[in-house]
Amino acid sequence: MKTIVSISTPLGRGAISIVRMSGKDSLKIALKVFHLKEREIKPRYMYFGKLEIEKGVFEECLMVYFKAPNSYTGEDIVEFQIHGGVLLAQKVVELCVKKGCSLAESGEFSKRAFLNGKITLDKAEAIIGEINAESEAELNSSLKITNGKLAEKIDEEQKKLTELLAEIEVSFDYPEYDYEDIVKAKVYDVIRKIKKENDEIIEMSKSAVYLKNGINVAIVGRANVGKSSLLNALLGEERAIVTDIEGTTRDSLKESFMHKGVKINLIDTAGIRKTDDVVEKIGIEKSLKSLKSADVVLFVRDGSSSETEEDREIKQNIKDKVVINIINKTDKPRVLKEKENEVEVSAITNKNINLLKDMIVETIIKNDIDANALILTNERQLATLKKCDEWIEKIFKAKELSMDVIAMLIKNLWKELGKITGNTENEDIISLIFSKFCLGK
Ligand SMILES: Nc1nc2c(ncn2[C@@H]2O[C@H](COP(=O)(O)OP(=O)(O)OP(=O)(O)O)[C@@H](O)[C@H]2O)c(=O)[nH]1
Ligand SMILES: [Mg+2]
Repeated sequence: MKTIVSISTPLGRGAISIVRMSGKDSLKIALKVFHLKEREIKPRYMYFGKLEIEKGVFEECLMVYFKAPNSYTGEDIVEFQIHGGVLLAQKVVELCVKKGCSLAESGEFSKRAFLNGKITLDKAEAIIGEINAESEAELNSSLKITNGKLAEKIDEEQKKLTELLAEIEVSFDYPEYDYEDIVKAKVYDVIRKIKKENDEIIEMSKSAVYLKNGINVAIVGRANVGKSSLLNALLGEERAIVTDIEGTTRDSLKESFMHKGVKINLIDTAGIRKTDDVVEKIGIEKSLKSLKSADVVLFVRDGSSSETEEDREIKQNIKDKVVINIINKTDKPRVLKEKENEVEVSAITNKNINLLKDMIVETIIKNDIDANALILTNERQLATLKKCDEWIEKIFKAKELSMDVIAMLIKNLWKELGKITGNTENEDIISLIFSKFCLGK
């Protein structure tokens, strides 16, 4: 049975994370990545040492070894206790995978415990139930903290908007003071700040979701440009069938790999072309479907031949997606006209394959996740925050319009923000504050 690895602590919180391996090669693999003084590892002792996370970058951590059958799964287990943070933990997982581990499926540790007679089936079920309940509870409690902090932030933003509205109102009352310009400048200053804060929350939240689920990457292009070859090059193994016959790939193929601590889910698709073959047609429909769910599209073209109608059609199909333009077969003389924003690769010589991996991750994950960052995993809140962005956009567009239009838009933004925390009813607060605000009094 394969040696498996996974992060055993919940995502995005806590001072430490635990990465756990189970299987007969656990210790062997651990000793390949973990540098320590001791020669002999005794079971159930904690060892201090270093993991080489990247070339020359070390992470000090603790390691403990449980010898089969005296372990949770009944197999050899090694656990690393490392500092908190998802990225770091995922990098450690990646290290273990590089040295021969497979990524564990969910519940696989308990499944093995059951298979090895360590626990009964009903206990296994109970444990899985408990884990789910626990992580849900944990998730909820961490959300509560996040929500508390979020509510504070939203309240603050609403307060700032209320003050703006009050000042606008004052400027109406005293037109002779030439107030409007000053107030307008202030309005846009505040709105810009709110936009920045909200964008940060949205960006972080998106990154968190990608860290959890991985990035979906669809490889598309016309037949024979080397999509399957590119998939193999990215995976570092001959996974997909490659031939010089057009229409080799008929069914979508999914494979994942880790890069920089992020899971990348690749989908190789059938080359898009006109065909009478029924099976291939279904494959092409599937290609178009997987396009929809892709976070990033790798649009592959053959650099050694000229552009075709199909290339242009595909380009049209993906114009709303996040696209990385790939020119493959650059080991051969270039025929295709050069354009900006292209990555020249060769699936045969592996040219720029690592660069491409970096690009996939960097295109999607803009920020390292800080455990203390405000992260929204609640879809409704995230959607509302995006709505707020639309109001902000409208306020920016209204810059040249009169102050009462701007004030109306600000009120709408205020209300939209309130939907996140439920603070929308107290609209009369606004009037209350207005009544208190009076220039010179
Ligand atoms: N010289 C060169 N040949 C390549 C490169 N990449 C792929 N090929 C060749 O191009 C042909 C098609 O490759 P595939 O990977 O099967 O192409 P595909 O886009 O998956 O094709 P379909 O599945 O039919 O849509 C094969 O003969 C590959 O060996 C490359 O970078 N350089
Ligand atoms: Mg193919």
